[in-house]
Parts: sequence; C-alpha cells; structure tokens
Amino acid sequence: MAITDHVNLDQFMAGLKRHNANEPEFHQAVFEVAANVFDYIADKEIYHEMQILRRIAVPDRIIIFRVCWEDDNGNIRVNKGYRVQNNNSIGPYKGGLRFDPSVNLSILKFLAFEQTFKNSLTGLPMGGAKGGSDFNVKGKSDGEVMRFCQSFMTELFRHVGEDVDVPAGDIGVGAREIGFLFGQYKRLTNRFVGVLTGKGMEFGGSPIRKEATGYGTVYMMDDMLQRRGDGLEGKTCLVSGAGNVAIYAAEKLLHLGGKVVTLSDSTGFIYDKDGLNAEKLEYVIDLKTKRRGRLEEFAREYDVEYHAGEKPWQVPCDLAFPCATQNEISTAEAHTLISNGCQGVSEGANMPTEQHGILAFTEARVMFAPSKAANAGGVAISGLEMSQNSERRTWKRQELEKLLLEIMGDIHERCVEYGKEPGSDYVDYVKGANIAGFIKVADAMVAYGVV
Ligand code: NDP
Ligand code: 2IT
Repeated sequence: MAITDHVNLDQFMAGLKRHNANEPEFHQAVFEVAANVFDYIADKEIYHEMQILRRIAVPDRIIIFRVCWEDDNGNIRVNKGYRVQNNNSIGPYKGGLRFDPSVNLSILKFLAFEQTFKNSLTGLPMGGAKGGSDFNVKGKSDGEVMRFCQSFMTELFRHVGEDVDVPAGDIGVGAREIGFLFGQYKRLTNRFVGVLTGKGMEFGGSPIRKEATGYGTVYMMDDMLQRRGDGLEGKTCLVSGAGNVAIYAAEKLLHLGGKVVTLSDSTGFIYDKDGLNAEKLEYVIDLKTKRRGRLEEFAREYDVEYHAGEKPWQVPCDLAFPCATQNEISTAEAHTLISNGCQGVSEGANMPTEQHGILAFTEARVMFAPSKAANAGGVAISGLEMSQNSERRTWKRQELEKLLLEIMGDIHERCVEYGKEPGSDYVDYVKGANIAGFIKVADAMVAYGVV
C-alpha cells in the first residue's frame, strides 16, 4: 500500500500550495482538475498506487533564462524567458509562448498544466508545455521585436525540436513573432523542421491555424446548443478580446447567424448595438494586427459606445465568449451574466472564469464549456501542422476545416460521456473535460512505471 494513499482533496491542495508558494493561478488550475478527478479515481487503486495526481501536478522540467537585447536607442534591455515542459507522456511537449509583462511562473505553470489535458482531449499525440517572457511587445518597433525574438530563441533552441517540444503563439505572440523565432531557429541549427506551429503559409504553416481557436470555441457552443435542439441563429453574443482568438470567434459567430455586440482590449470594450458585420470585423483585423491600435478608434470610426477601463459582461446577452485572458470573468460578473439571461459560455481564453464563477454558472444550469475543451481547436490544428510538416506537404483548407469540426465534435461528445449528470439532462462540461483529458495521460503514465 502506498504511503500517501487516499489523502483527501483539501490535504492534496494544502500540499500543493506548500510546495508551490505564491502561485495562485497554478493552484486554481490544479484545483479545477483535482476536484473532479478525485471522485473519479476514488475506486481506481492503480492511480493512487502510482501517485498519478501528485506526479501530474509537478512539471517534468522548467527552464528559466535571461534574454538580453538592444532597443532602438542602443540601450541594453533584459527580460526573463521561460519554458515549462509539463508532461510528455502522450507526445512531444506542445503549447504556446506568451509575451506579456504579466508573465510569471505561476501563470506559465497553470497554462502548461491546462495544456496537458487540453492536448489529450484533442485525441492527437501531444504533451503539454507553455513558455514565454515578461517582454512587452506593445510600443516596440519591428526591429526591437525581431532582436528580442532572436535572443529568446538563441537560448530556447537547445530545449525544443520537432520531436521534443513544439511551441506556438499565445498572447503577444502572433505571425510576426513566430516568423522571427522560426528564422532564428533555422539559422542556429541549419534545419528546416516543424519546430514551431502557427507559421506563415510560405514556410510550413497550416491552413486555418490562425482561425482554428476562435472557430473551435464557437463550434463547441454550437454543439452544446444543438444538443438542446437549439442553434446560434439570432443569438446575442458578447465576445471579449480583440486578438487572434476573439477575432475568429466573432467571424465564425457571424457565419453562423449570431449577433456579436462587443469586443474588448486591455483598455476597454466597444458595444455595437447593431452587431458587427464582415466589414467592421475587417476594420478590427487591420486595426489590431497591422496598425496595432486601440478599439477606441473603432468606436470613433463606427460611432458605437466605448467603455474605457471596463469589461463587457454587464451587457445583456444570450451567450458569452471570453477570449482575452485568465480570470476576466469574476464571480460577481458571472452572477451579472446569469441574471441578465446568459444561457451559455464558451471559453476561448485559458481559464477566463474565476473558480466561484464557474460554480455559479453550473448551479444556474448555464451551458459552460471550459477552456481546455472549448479552445482546443487551435492546438488541434497545430498538431495537424506538425503532421503536415513531417509529411512535407500541405493539406487542403477544406480537409482541415472538416477535421477541426470533427475534432471539436469528438471533444464535445467526450465531455458529455464523462460529464452527464445521472438522472438529468444537464452536462457538467468541466467535469467531463477534466476526466476525459486526465484518463489518457494517466494511463500512459501508469504504463511507463515510475519515471
Ligand atoms: P492576442 O495577443 O492575439 O490577443 C489578446 C487580446 O486580449 C487583445 O485584444 C488584448 O488587448 C486582450 N488582453 C490581453 N490581456 C488582457 C488583460 N489583462 N485584460 C484585458 N484584455 C487583455 O492573444 P490570443 O488571442 O492568442 O489569446 C487570447 C487568449 O486565448 C489567451 O488566454 C490565450 O492563452 C488563449 N488561447 C490562445 C490560443 C491561440 O491559438 N492563440 C489557443 C488557445 C487559447 P490589447 O489588444 O490591448 O493587447
Ligand atoms: O493555449 C493554447 O492552446 C495555445 N496558445 C496554442 C498552443 C499551440 O501549440 O498551438
């Protein structure tokens, strides 16, 4: 009998907090999984004997390094670089890079932990990782961003590789940054391999990778609605964020007949009562990805409401799509959404809802798709970008669109399988995603023995 057998959830979390002090986001992410998995494994002795939950909550390895670069005025600047290689039980480490001043170990550990279960849910062979830097891309010239990315990769290159660890984008890391990072990897190693995903189409990128996260988040909502005999047509939707995920979530909502009335950025949100259309969305894409401007400009251009320093959750809606960042829906905001009649939430961002907010949605029987299921479409197409790179060919857009739909449909089904409440029609998608994601990784770890 193992010595630490059958601790309860409180004891487990107390131990985790002791060993990972001052990492609230990491505690939150582990708690969300552990709370469901504890019950599921209660009568499954092998997972206790092999200490799976304890081992899964410790990253395989964390790399922290200095990143020096020169700004346009010749000043030497220093940032921190990170890669958290969380778990490679079911495939090479895989997960994005985030460049944002808020980046710290707690945030990257939570993201790498989440990524492990998300990647498992896709059904593709990918382990979990996350990395990044406290570097602020805002206000930097292209030359500064290039020099930073080159310096970052000059250290990271020795820890990644197409069969080892394959980073991608996340907040602050888009097509421009991936180009600089890939160029430097290729230069350092003299190898043209699929070491990053989200690449440009000219150098090994995949059709629909840039759209995949946002589209997938909407497909997940559509699947939840269809299960109830409903659909997106005519639904009033709140989207937060105005980056990669938010833009393509909004686009897919428009395709499927939803009415998107909000978008947000780090300085405020716009409320367009008439709803966005393709032309307005095109303006946002140009504003945010090419001109790197603020949504306030959109509000002026189209004469819509702009709420500085606020988030969109006070606006009455049918459906909400948080696509900006973690903990952007507070518990109080969850209650506001519920009392305003919100019927469903699909999380495009990673862990955007506070723990008690999730509880509030579940208790109110709101359809709630957690991030590790709802935003898995992005990494799924990343996985298929890896396959295409290995094959040295590019698949057709239609083929990938079909695969994305299928993968999101499978994830939805798996959530229903493990999350359907006995004696009721309600599906606890949080529970379903956590258990379904856990099983594959846990069983692989059992197969490997003590490693
Ligand atoms: P981007 O950098 O492209 O866009 C992020 C958007 O969110 C921007 O509009 C940004 O505002 C806003 N934002 C960022 N931080 C904050 C904050 N603290 N408060 C308010 N708004 C904020 O990132 P992505 O769209 O790629 O990522 C968004 C979320 O989706 C993240 O949680 C990420 O982890 C998750 N995700 C991303 C995937 C991907 O494939 N890219 C895949 C799965 C999940 P501003 O414009 O002012 O910078
Ligand atoms: O959170 C995520 O899933 C991502 N940022 C994308 C990861 C990836 O490897 O495509």
